[in-house]
Parts: sequence; structure tokens; C-alpha cells
Amino acid sequence: MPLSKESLDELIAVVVRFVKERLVPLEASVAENNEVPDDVVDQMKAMGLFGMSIPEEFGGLGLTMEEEVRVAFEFGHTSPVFRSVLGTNNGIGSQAIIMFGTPEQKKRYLPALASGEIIGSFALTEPEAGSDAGSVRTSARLVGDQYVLNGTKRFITNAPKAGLFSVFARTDPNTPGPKGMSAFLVPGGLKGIEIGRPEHKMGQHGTYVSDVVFNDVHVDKSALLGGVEGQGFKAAMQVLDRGRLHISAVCVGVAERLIADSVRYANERKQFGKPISDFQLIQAMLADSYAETLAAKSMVLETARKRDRGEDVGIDASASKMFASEMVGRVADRAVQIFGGAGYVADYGIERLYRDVRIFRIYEGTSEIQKLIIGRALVRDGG
Ligand code: COS
Repeated sequence: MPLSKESLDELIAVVVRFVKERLVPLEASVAENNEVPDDVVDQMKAMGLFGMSIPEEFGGLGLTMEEEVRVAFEFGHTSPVFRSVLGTNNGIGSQAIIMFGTPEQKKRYLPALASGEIIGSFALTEPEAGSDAGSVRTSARLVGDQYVLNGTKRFITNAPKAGLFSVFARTDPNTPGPKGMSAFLVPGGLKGIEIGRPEHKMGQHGTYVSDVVFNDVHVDKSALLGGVEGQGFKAAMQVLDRGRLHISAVCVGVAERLIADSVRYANERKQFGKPISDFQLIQAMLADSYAETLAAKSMVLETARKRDRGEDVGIDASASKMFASEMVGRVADRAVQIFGGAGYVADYGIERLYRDVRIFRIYEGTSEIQKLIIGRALVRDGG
């Protein structure tokens, strides 16, 4: 059920204020200390932001996709690190359960994910299985009434803080590729789970990514997502279809922030006796950024509405992700150019955002994978 217009406006107003007054002032220190302060995380929990996409019956806000992307636009107006802290609980860390979980699995995990009591993490990628997600080697062997998991997952967002992993593993060693894969809900902290040292990343400092190693990790049969083997790959793909739309919305938000910063700076900075915003070459860069951001925003909103109507939006989500993530890269590049020397040094925060947005073209499917998904579907379906 969509929120009433008043409730949505109210939620968005609260997020806008929180971003502006609480998060933006913390951006530099969060990056420097590589940590989002606990009290900020607690505030996000209290605001219900960990459960935006989780149905109300499980304690979430139950936002529609359109409502969620509208909130994500606003969240993009600050460092994407803050969004990442709650991103997995709303997206790839909870959606497999919402879409495919048994009633018991939903009841067991969704309320704790919605409140932020536990952090959900999506464990698909492996050292040898990145873009080729169907080739995972992590195994889940049924022994009596337990599955035994073995394997290594790589670049797992929020792993060091995770209380629950959605793990994609091969239950059928004789079936290579997507068909032999299943998904498991594995509580963090089980014997045999080893979390690697957080990676030193190019950007988004304050959010963590690391290896997760499963050494003979025993889980009850009831940990099998949906209670059915062989559905892991499709579940991962459907979770990613949705996640890609959310990431596209964040890209739009960050682009809007970069444009606002660029305009402000261009109006202040004087060269040749006048603000650089008077120069048409600066205005042209702003115009390109504005038009591209509007295009991406329109794609995201239209695709979200389609999804809310129950239509299959896999292709459009890929198109949105490809366009929005590439777009924000170009907008960030122009922002550095408008800021000039000030864009290249750390004090203004523009170089930080430039580094932060680079990952959007890579995670939840590279731009190349999005092209492949779109192209293959067009050829298959005859355009
Ligand atoms: N929704 C539902 N089912 C889907 C699907 C989707 N979006 N995409 C594929 N499937 C199904 C296919 O219909 C097919 O089912 P059948 O065998 O019943 O026909 C099955 O899954 C296999 O699909 P496909 O043949 O397309 O698999 P490929 O191995 O060729 O891989 C890509 C497809 C490359 C698109 C996929 O591996 C992918 O998205 N890779 C990127 C992974 C990624 O985003 N990683 C980021 C990690 S999380 S940060």
C-alpha cells in the first residue's frame, strides 16, 4: 500500500533535514576516520530507515519502489557512505527473504533487519565468480538434516558488521552454472565463518567490504531460502534487478548534489573580474550535467512506477543502472573541472565524491553486464 501523499512528503522532509543538518557536516570526518559514528546509525534506526523496503507487517515502512527511489534521491545528497550503511538491509541483504523466504524465514529475520538490530549482507561474488555469477564454487552439501558450507566470498559489503548473510552456494556439484545454485540464510558468527580484513578502497571510506570464508559451516536445513534447492541464481538475479534501480536513484541524488555544489562554487569563484558562472563554457558543463541527471531521474521514476504496477523491469533496471552510474561519473568529472584546482584537493569534498561514485559503474553488475543483459533481451525478444 503506498503511503498517503502527506506521509510521503513528511518522510522526505525528515530525510532532507537529517541529510542536511546531521550527515553533510560529518562527511569529511567519516571519510577520515573510516567510520560512521554509532549515534548516527542509531538515529537512522530510530527513523525506521533500515526497514524502508520491508513490509509493514514485519516492522518496516513498506515503501513502494517509487517511494523508495524518492527517498534514495534525497539520501544521495550526502556522502554515499551513509546510504551504504543501511543499503544492504533495504536491498540485497533483505530482498531475497522478502521475495522467496518461507513464512518462518520472514518472521525470523525481517523484523530484526527492519529495525537495524541485525545487518544483512549479500554473499554472491567469489574470487572466480564476479560478472559470471552463475559459476560460484562455494558448496553446500546436505549431510543428514544439515547443510555444510565451504567456500570463499569476495568484496562482501557490510560483512564485518553482518548478522545475516544471504549466501549463494552450489547444492548440486554435478550441475554446473546457474541451475545448480541455491541460496541460504546464514546467521553471522556461526562456527567456521571467517571475516577477512576490510579492503582498502578507492572511496566510500566508512563502509566496509571484505572476504567471507566458510569453513565447514553447518546450518540447519531450514536455512535453505524458500525451502527449495536450485532457485539461488534466479533469486540473486531478481534481487539485483531491484537493487540496480535503487543504486540508480542514489546516482541521481549524488549528481544533484554535485550540480548544486558546482553552481554555488561557480557563483562565488571570480576570474577575469567576474564569477566563473558568467562564462558560457562553465554554463555548458552545468547544462550537460543537469540534462543528463534529469534523464536518469526520469528513467528511474518511470521504471519504479512500472515495477509498482507489477511489470517485469529487469531490462529497464539494467538500462537505468547503466545510464545513471555512467552519468554520475561524468557529472563528478565536470564538477572537478568547474572547481579546478579546488576540485582536486581534499578540502572541498569534490575529489572525495569523484572517488565515491566510481564504484556505481561496477557493483551490482558492471556497465558491461548491464549492456549484455539489455542487448541479449532485445535480440531474444525481437526489440
Ligand atoms: N530474473 C529472473 N530470472 C533470470 C534473470 C532475472 N533477472 N536473469 C536470468 N534469469 C534466469 C534465466 O531465465 C535462466 O533461466 P532458465 O535456465 O530457466 O532459462 C537462468 O536464470 C540463467 O540465466 P542466463 O542464461 O542469462 O545466465 P548467465 O550465466 O548467462 O548470466 C548474467 C547472466 C551475466 C546477466 C548474470 O550472471 C549477471 O547478472 N551477472 C552480474 C552479477 C552481478 O551483478 N554481480 C554483482 C554482485 S552483487 S554487488
